[in-house]
Amino acid sequence: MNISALQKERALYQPKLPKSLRGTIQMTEGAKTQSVADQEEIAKLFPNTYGMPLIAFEEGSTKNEFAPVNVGVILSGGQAPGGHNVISGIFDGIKRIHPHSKLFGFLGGPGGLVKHEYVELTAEIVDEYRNTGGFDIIGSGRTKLEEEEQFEKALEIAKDLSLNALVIIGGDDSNTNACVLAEYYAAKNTGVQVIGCPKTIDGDLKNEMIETSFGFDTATKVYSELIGNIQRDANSAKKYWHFIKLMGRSASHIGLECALKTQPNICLISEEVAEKKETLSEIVEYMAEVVANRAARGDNFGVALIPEGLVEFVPEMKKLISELNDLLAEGTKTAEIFQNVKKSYRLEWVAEKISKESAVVFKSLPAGIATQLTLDRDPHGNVQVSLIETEKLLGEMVKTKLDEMKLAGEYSGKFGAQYHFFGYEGRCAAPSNFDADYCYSLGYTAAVLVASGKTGYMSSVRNLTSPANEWIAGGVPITMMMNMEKRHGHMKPVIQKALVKLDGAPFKYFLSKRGEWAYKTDYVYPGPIQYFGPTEVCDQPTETLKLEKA
Ligand code: FBP
Repeated sequence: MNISALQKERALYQPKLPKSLRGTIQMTEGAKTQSVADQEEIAKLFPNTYGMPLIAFEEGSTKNEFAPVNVGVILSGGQAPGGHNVISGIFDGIKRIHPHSKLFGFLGGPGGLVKHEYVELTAEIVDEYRNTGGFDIIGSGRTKLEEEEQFEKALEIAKDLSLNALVIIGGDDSNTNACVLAEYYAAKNTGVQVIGCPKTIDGDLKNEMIETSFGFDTATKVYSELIGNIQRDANSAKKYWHFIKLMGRSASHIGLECALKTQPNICLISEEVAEKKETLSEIVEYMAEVVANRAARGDNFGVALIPEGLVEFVPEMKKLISELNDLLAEGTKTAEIFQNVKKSYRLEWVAEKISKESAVVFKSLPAGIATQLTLDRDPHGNVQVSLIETEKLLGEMVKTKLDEMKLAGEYSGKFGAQYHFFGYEGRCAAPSNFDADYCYSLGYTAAVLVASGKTGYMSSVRNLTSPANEWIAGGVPITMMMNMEKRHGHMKPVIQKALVKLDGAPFKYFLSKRGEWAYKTDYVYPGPIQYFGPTEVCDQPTETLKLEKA
């Protein structure tokens, strides 16, 4: 493989481990646990894995004697920086436990487990991927492990390879499924353990025991570098407003973290929009007001951050989308008629067929976006919200609003917009030192959980705002993070998704500053991730984590 000089140096980086994992390890068990809600139902659904104690690994004095273990690893869902380090952490962990241990990687995500597609991960392969971004060592996929038939197929290969355990590296859904699988295998006495690892750039897999998901740190550092560069461009040319949509699915953690790092003029937070039940026109009015205020000071430029999932949080848009889903669902009479309606008349036709309130919203949208809502649908027939160009939608609506304000003599500036969407740019970046260390520690912890015979646990590394030396490694029963939620019309046990808390320290800090950031040009330019240099430059966790832990 051809590699750059930086990659060569980076390959030599030795990720830091908590002190407790470096020598002989002693396991301590805490009190029994409970799920965050719906305890009775969840206990009933997970009779073998509910209520297990929290586990902490500490420095021990007696040398551990472990038998070799065979482990299968799966990368599930969207890429997140540091996945390769989780794998190298598992690899080093199981090899240190016993040199005859083996690691198998299932190819292309959970699908590889079901289809029995795998590769043995040898030292030669693992060494090539240490401290690199991406999931390309074995690939990832979004197949959901939910059906008994899949569990049985997976068991076949687990038996063939004499696997002691599967480690599933994924987000909230994948870890929920890991827990269901752990319960299924425990109930059948198969001897196959299942351990989860918290992954997602979205930052929405976190709770009392999981301080952050891996990848969030690096991805937000990459986006913040880009936002900073754009802010500097905006402040140099002084002629554009930049509307930047940021990945993160439903939660706005990414937008909030980037705002805390870069101090843009506007950052919308979906959770706040939902809480205040804001309408699209209220959001647009707020944005236009910021633009106009800056223009009054002679600043016809600025930067606005927009979370990817925003439209789903605007109640009227949610209603509109749901009505459009019903109206245009594949196989329905109305969908068939729609296909035969003349293209130039389609928007009017749709507006006549939906509720009066939704028609008002629909007609207020720029034609391009309205058309998009009637066309792009996922395999289940739903509007693909992530494909909606929210940044353009808002930019165009702000322009229309400013034109109205101009006519009313309330605004006399100039408005030019540029649009960006940052997501894929950050998902496979080389992990920051924080993510390199955190991921390696998560993988290593998973290896120790396997060697200790545990199942239904998520690997947990805490105390993350302290130096890595002082991090606390252990395991958290996945059932502890669960509650019952409606999914596809049925109540299911799932890991609670962590949205931005409006009473949490990161949002409160943002709230105390955003008025000032709106009119001032007080941008911060974070610059690129630094891998070598002083610790205050290279090893800092996210602002979100620092504020949450302060
Ligand atoms: P995960 O939740 O699987 O980690 O994926 C996160 C994410 O990056 C979201 O931010 C984004 O909406 C989505 O994946 C995009 O998915 P895809 O890679 O399938 O386009």
